[in-house]
Amino acid sequence: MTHKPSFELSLTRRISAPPEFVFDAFVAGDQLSKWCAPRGMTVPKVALDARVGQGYRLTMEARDRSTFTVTGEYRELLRPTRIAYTWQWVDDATTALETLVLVELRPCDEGTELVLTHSGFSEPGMRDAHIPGWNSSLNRLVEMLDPRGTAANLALSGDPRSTNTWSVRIALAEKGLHYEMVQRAPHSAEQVRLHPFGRIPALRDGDFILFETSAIVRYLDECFPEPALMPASVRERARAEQWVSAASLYLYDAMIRRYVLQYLFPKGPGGEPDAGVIAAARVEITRHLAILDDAYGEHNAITGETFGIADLVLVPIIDYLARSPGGEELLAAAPNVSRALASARARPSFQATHPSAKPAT
Ligand SMILES: N[C@@H](CCC(=O)N[C@@H](CS)C(=O)NCC(=O)O)C(=O)O
Repeated sequence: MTHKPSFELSLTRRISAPPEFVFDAFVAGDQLSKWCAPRGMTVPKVALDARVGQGYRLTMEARDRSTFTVTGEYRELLRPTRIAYTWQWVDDATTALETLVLVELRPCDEGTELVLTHSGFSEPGMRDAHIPGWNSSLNRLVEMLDPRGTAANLALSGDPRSTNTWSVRIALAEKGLHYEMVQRAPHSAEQVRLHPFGRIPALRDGDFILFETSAIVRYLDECFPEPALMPASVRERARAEQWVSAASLYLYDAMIRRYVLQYLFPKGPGGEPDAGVIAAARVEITRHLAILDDAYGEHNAITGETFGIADLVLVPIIDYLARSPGGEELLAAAPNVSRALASARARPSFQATHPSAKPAT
């Protein structure tokens, strides 16, 4: 007997709501219609009979009015710990395979840990095509159940033109999270209330306030695990940490503070950029780019295959450098860095968060 290959995806969320509430959000039609479609889509129709052996039918509608209907049968309903139901797209013959969704709910400190496993895909591409939709839908579920907590109350205080603010915005965009962008200048009285050192950015999540870009990105990554921005293995995580630290200490100092900002806010004689500072910075930047070029090698992510925390800290710095006078020339000597930058520039998260074409700090 031959077994057909089967592929699955698994997503986790921690939600500030009791397991009973989360369970009900999966089996009550009026609740499903509020979250069970990726952001930007609505659920105009849902009909269900939440009993084992009975089924559901749910239609999602995109902005262009195209609709996608999914149907299935309940296989397990154990309130408040476990729900299993089949999942079958109605309209599209290529994806009409019957797959299985398993929802496991466990109490945890925050409320509920939800693990959703969608299995039975006949090929990895089909499985991967479901990941962004589930990610976005589960983020909406978290927001619906926890309106005063993590998801709905995220606010980022800073300036979209700052590289550090930009890094956090890339992380938020990668995860498809809703947040309020609060425009704040460094050292403004309002910013100092969130960030005692006056720097930008700072994140507010309900009553929880956090500063330091790396800490913020790690926090988001733990609260909203997909797509993961921290590598899975101990060594790759340490490597990512290494680059985050090198980027914020050495690269930021040479590339942004002593080069990009010299052009944006010239402090040299006659209101020109200080030629001595620029020349010294260029020597150091050339050395830094050679180190980075080596580290990237043939990859577009600095720790290997997957775009993550180190990349979203590095890329805004390199992008600003590339757009400054003489920047392209410096980058020409680092082809791997240039290729990695081009690859990052193609990401929707980068494009959606790019500061205006007119650079400032
Ligand atoms: N280590 C901080 C650095 C934050 C930082 O320096 N931000 C810059 C803008 S990109 C800033 O606030 N500059 C104002 C200053 O240097 O006083 C982080 O990782 O968030």
